[in-house]
Formats: sequence, C-alpha cells, structure tokens
Amino acid sequence: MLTEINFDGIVGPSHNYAGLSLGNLASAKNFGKVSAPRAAALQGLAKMRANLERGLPQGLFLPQRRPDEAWLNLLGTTVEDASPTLRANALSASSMWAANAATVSPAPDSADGRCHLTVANLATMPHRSHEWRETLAQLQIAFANSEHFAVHAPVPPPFGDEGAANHMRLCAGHASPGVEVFVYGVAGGPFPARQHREASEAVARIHRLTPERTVFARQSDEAIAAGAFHNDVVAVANERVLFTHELAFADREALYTQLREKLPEIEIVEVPAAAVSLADAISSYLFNAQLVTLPSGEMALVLPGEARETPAVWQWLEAHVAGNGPIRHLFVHDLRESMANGGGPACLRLRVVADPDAVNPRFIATPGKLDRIEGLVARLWPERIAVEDLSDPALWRACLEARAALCAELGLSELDRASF
Ligand code: SUG
Repeated sequence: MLTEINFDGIVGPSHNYAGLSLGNLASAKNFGKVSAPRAAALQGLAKMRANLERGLPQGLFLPQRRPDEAWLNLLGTTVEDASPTLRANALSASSMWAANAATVSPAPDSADGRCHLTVANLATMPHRSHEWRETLAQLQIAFANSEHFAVHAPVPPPFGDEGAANHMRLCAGHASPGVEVFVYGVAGGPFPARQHREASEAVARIHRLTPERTVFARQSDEAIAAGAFHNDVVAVANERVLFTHELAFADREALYTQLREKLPEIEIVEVPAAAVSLADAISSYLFNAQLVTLPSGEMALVLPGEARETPAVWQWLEAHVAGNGPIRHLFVHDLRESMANGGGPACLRLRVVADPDAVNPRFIATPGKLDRIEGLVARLWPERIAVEDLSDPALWRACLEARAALCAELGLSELDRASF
C-alpha cells in the first residue's frame, strides 16, 4: 500500500556552527557558537520516535562520512593541509537536512508508474556541494527495488538544485495522482537563489511528469531577501492542503488560480503578513513544520519549540486549531541544535510516498533500532564542538569512528568507505 514515509537524516557527529550558509540567517547568527552534536542527534531521534508513536511510518538516512577526505583530495589537498575554510566545508554535518537530499515524485505522478528520486546537486554552497555522491549511494541501496523506484544522479551544475525543500505535492490523498509544484528563485537579491528553474524543469522531465499536472512557481524576492533560502521555510503542502505565508510566492494569485484549476479540492491556508511577519515566520520556522496526516485522517503540524515561543505565530496557530481549519493538532519538539543552523522539523526529513515493504528495511526505523542508535550516539557522539576544534585531529578521528560504528550497527558498513 502506498503511504508517506518520512526519512530523517541522523545528525552526524561533526555537527558544528561554522557559519557556512550565506542567506541562511540562523547559520550566520550562530557562527562561532559551541555546538552540541550528541544533544543534536538525540533531539532528531526523539522527533523520529514521536512520529513513529503517532503511527507515522519512519525511515532514516545515515550521516555522511566526515571529514570528507575524498573531496579534499579532489581539490588537491588533505584534511591536515586544507585551509580552515575548506576544512570546515569538509566537516559539515549538513546532510542531516534530508529535505535537500533529493526531489521525489511518487509513482502515481510518473508516466512509468515508478517513484522517481533525483539526488540534489546542492551546487550553490561549497559545504553542501559534496553531499550528492554519498546521498546517491544511500538512495541506491534504500530504493534498490527497480520495479518500484528509479534513483537518478543529480542534474549537472551550474543549474542549482536543492531537492524537495523547493518542491510541493498536492493531491486528494497520498496514493492518488498529484500536482507537483517546483519553486525556483531568481538571482539578483542580496542572497543567492539556490534553486534554478532550469534544474526544476530538468527534474520534472527526468521524472516523466505530466506537464498538465506540473507547476513552476517563482519564489518572491522578498522572501529570499528575508532569509527564506528554501521555499520550505515559507510554505508546506500535504495532500489537499497548501499552508503558506502570504509573501512566499512572486505571483501568488496566478499560482493559486493554477492550483485550483488542477486540483479543485485544494484548500489554501494563507497566513497574512499582517498576522505573522516574514521575519517572525522565518525565525520561528512556522512553515518548516511537518504537515502530516495522522492515522485518524486528521492533519497535524510537527513544529519546533521556536514556533511556540514566537507570540504572533503561536496566537495564529491556536486560533486556527480553535476554528474550523484543516490543521487539527500541534506537536512541538525541541530541535534547537538543528534550528540554530537553519534546519527545522521539515528540513530534517525527506518524504517518500511508497510501499514500505518495497524499501530496504535497513533504512526503516523501529523503536528497537532507535534505542540502539540512541545508545550509540550517547556513547560516541562528541558532546561539544567549538569552531577551533575543527582543526584537531582527535576530533576528525572521533567523527570517523562514531560514524563507522553507526554504519556497523545498522548493517550498512558498505557505506563506510572513503570515496563514492
Ligand atoms: O543549507 N544549513 C542548511 C540548512 C538547510 C535547511 N533545509 C531546508 N530548508 N530544507 C543550509 O543552509 C548550516 C551551515 C553551516 O554548517 O554553517 C547549513 O548548511
């Protein structure tokens, strides 16, 4: 049976605040702060466990091998000799934000009746541009069943592709054909536009989507300039509901009209700027919530603690739930460590609509498996990393060993190799 599975990226042992993401205000603001990788990973695992307990199928992706020595070698250097900046780029734990791993088009949307996944090239940011090789390797193992899945290599640069964070799917129910919305940005503002229209168009072709059910929408320049470096910071969709900030899109009326034509049952829940400013929406990550359908059929938002701490946001949410809106439940999680780098609940997961039995079970979470991962994280993940620690060989060794132990624990030691 086709159902939505959320695959969360496990936070890697090298999680740190090196301020690498221009245009991501949280990353810039927290540059130089001491990180807590162990707490970060445990926070992410607690969210996975809670979603599993809510009756939602849960998958996982492994953190990538860091430092990425193979990438430094391609640049003619080594972890010992690299400049501090290059070394920080090679040590980033940014693959935790699985919403940027790939774009996913479920089987009912594709001409060949398979679920298509195209790995994102993440070409705009150096620290993320080297994620794709290992992401491709993981997806090829997780979704090896070629009757159900087709896993594609990234679109070639310079066309920047940041994956599902700039893609929304609207449908009557997960298993019915959907309308896929690709959101791109146009360069010119103070911050880079990380999703290029050419890349989105390529992904739609590769996934063999029907043009009549595919929409390309431009992100508003105002949203990018306010710090919405991905569309999933200002909008999220689930089944027939689009939950969006008023200022998310360049031409919202044209987009809403197209969507209403293509999916008459759509419900657009728009939060006006007068109720929640773009600044509050972005610092609280209201829209970076997971909008999910519970087994009861009701929808819920899985939110970060920052949403409850932002008065305008929490007031809006409480009023919505008290009224007749489609979102019936609010679940709040402490994801402070990821949030401080601009990664909320929705960033940490990649949604795949598929039959869970068709997925390699090594990537499926169970309570027992989460217990084992938690035990290992509590033993082996560094408690804290200051930016100066990134030049300490003992930290590099600790990160490599911790990750190798996780690969072994999950029966995925084939991923514990230096180059992909
Ligand atoms: O790409 N942060 C990530 C956050 C990604 C959030 N993902 C979604 N919105 N789906 C980014 O900017 C932190 C940079 C650092 O390590 O310094 C970082 O890469």
